[in-house]
Amino acid sequence: MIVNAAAALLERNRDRPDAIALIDDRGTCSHAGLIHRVHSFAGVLRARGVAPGTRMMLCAEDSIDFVVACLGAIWAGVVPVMVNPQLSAAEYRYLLDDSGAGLLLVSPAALPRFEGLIVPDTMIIDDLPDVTPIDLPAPATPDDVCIWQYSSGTTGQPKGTMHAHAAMIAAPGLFAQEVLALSPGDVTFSVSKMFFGYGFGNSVLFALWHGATAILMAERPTPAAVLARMAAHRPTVLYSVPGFYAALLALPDVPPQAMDRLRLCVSAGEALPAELCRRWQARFGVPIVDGMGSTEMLHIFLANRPGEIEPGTTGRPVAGYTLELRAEDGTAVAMGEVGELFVRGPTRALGYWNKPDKTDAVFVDGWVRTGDRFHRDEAGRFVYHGRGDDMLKVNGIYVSPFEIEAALACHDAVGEVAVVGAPDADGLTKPVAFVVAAPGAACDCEALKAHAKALLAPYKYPRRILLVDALPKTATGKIERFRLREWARA
Ligand code: 3SK
Repeated sequence: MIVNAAAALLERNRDRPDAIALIDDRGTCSHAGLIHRVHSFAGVLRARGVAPGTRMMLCAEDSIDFVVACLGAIWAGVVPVMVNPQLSAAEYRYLLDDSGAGLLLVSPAALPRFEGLIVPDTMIIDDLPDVTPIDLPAPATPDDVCIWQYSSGTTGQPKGTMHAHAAMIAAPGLFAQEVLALSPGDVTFSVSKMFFGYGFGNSVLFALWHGATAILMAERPTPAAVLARMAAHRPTVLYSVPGFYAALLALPDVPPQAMDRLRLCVSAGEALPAELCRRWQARFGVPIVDGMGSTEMLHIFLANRPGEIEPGTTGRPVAGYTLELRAEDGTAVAMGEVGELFVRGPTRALGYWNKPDKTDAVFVDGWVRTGDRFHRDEAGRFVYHGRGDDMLKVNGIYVSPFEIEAALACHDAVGEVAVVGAPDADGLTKPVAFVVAAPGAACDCEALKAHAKALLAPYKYPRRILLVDALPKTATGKIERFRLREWARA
């Protein structure tokens, strides 16, 4: 069978040529306009002599041009390698060497970051020549590599994760269909950016496949910038991460028109604290669906469902995926016991580029080993216990940092919180909490300790509480727990 994921996505809206596919800071793009621009970009690549199979590093802020370049490359058989446009020269050095990209497509804003680096053939995204469009997509088999995304991870070097055409075509029919029920009437806004798999699925795969309109924003996502776009374009679906929902909730006022058409919010990247989920629903009257996905699985495979959200849980497997919780010896754990999550399904990546050992460790017998720990409750819902390496053993008993975080998070003075294990004077691991005060609140650490003690088993309370201005996070919004462990030891 011959497929091309860009062709499959564009084909979906051929009978709605005038409907708006994308909105960015400069204007809008209809489906007919998108098809024309994708064909033209493929023509640019052909005219430049870029051969099918070449990897094209795409380093740009979210915009219509980003989508055109990504789909245009796929159309031409070129493989987009999406990278964060906010990295340092040293990080780009690593990514250029690791990926072996033959072409760099970069935005004017990101270009200065490559200064001093030896870069491959470079094109500026704003500055593309007018050429003859290519109307026929490059042939591809379902298992051919279509795109790369870099799996950020919280430790170690980023890994180039290769996704097949088949996975890109399968993804929109899973979470976006069963859980979100996206349709052409939807207007979606992903606060998470498109270089990250979550944002790419949200704004490109899901929106185009289901004929929704995606709002794209180049700017760094501050609450003010996001609310301005929301008030202007009135999305029906909002995708973000827990820290951003907390930041919006901390605002005393939001413009009513920003939320007046919102029907659903999605949270991923980190487990959504139960209290945050409840407070959001109570204040804005819109549910947040918490989901769990990964770069290795392309998008979300475990999620709550609108209408049956159980705050503090990540819900049930998305139809099409199989999930298993396994003990250290590889056997399935019993109901209620904590195990490591393994997942398989049609969006599984092909593996990591040039990292056979890491590929073998994560892509096991058709499954992806996530490193995340869950238990299943009696209703079959999955409850997060952190990464295997986040778990603390306190007084010989496993303690989930998330339980302690949830206890602290429901105190009014707490804006954000993260808990890690750190050795006490005796070298024994104890929980240490890092707290960002809620706006305008004064945090009294002894009062917070007392609050946690009242809610938790005695051995679980945080022995130290440290106030910080902000939690260290990866570019995709995950808390860098390894950094907090260093801070706790300092
Ligand atoms: O949370 C993640 O890490 C993720 C990554 C890629 C796609 C979707 C999600 C939720």
